Amino acid sequence: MNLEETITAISTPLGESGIGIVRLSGKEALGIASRIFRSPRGKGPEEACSHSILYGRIVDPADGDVVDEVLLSVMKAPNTYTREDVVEINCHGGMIPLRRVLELTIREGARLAEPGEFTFRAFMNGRIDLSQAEATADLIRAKTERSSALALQQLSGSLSRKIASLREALIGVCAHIEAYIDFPEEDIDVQTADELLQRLNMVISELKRLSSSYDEGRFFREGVSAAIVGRPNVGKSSLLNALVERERAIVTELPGTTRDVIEEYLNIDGLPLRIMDTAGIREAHNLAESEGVRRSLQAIDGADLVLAVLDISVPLGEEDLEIIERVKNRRSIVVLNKSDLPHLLEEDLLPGEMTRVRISAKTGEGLGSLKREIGSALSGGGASEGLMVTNLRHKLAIDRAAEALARGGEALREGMPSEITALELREGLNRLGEISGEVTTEEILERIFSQFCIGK
Ligand SMILES: Nc1nc2c(ncn2[C@@H]2O[C@H](COP(=O)(O)OP(=O)(O)OP(=O)(O)O)[C@@H](O)[C@H]2O)c(=O)[nH]1
Ligand SMILES: [Mg+2]
Repeated sequence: MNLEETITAISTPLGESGIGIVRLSGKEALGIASRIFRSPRGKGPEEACSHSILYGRIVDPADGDVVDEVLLSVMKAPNTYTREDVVEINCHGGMIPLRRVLELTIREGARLAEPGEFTFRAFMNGRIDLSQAEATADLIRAKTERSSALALQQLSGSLSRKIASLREALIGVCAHIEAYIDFPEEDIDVQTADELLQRLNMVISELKRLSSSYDEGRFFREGVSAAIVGRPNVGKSSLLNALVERERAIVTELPGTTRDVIEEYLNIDGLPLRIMDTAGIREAHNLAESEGVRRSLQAIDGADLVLAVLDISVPLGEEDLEIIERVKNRRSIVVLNKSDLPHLLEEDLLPGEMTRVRISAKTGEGLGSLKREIGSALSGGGASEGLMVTNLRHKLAIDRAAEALARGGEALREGMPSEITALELREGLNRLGEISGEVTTEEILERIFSQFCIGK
């Protein structure tokens, strides 16, 4: 990507809309806009004040044809999205005017932008760091308010600031140790080594906390899955229907009604949840049923959360206990359904450590508590408060940094030569630098920005 060239792109979705925007960025942005824009007052983008809006027409300079009536946003460097001169041409949102305006900008010397190139320039020109650029893509893709709030938090630089402060602490330790490399005759005394180790361990434990927040962060970004399982007729399909508030799955009084996995989407406290109703698990009577049971077991293995449904109106059966046994060491909730009927189930036979919720899929009783339990089972019990890592690339960099620092700490504790400790600490610093993009490779950049849409 040549950063000297002026780039252009349609920045709004293609299709019919009220307005659509062609965006230009680069040294020639104002010049190109001037050549195709006619204002009734004769004021062009070059004379306009920065951050002002001009009214006028886009005219083909070759034949004087009027292409569209537009508003032109003129933003002059450096206070712009890319830190370059930016012009946004607000056209009518049809395909034809947008395409024609885009073509004119190209004919006048702009190049079609690569995916994410505007944001790439913002990064290269130092307006945002890499984690903020990634947050921009997350924000655009966010499917729930919660994931959008997380992306906004990262966009504001909260992760960058945290990583920067950890790097600073590390640089302090590193400088101390590297000083000893220059004076090989001096050993690091025990007290100093202890103190440095303490500082190092603080950084490591903070990195570990960030890394473990990823699991939860991933849930918000990518969504989570929950499987409703249990033996036939306990009310799994009724529960799915009650949760999604419509008759999605077939419910009958006959055991073995559901044969296949049925998926639906739910929003629980901003958490996008894919919920699956499955076939009742029991000794199968025929091929279709045994295939159904196989899929139910597969759904258990693949789900982030299992809702094990029991019928509270009958005593516990062999199959119930087998299912409980299978899921008790997983993230799971025991759902005691049919609470509107007399309770005959022996609750004291259930493992005490498992969360239990009584509901009636029929009357709706207890559904609110069940949703709350689902939310807290998936949020790790409120750990969502602090800063969260939501990006796999960041988590991996954090993990690698923590590993290198742990090795460095080990070397220091064992009294190995300072070079070895310093080498590991530098490795840790570099890994952390990858998050903000202070240390980066073309491959990383390519991978990140190719995921953007054109025009961003
Ligand atoms: N009284 C009462 N009946 C319920 C409740 N939930 C479900 N049922 C009834 O139990 C029967 C079985 O319900 P389903 O939802 O089809 O059960 P399932 O677990 O999906 O059954 P399979 O698909 O066969 O495994 C139906 O007759 C439902 O009306 C409840 O909370 N209270
Ligand atoms: Mg069913």
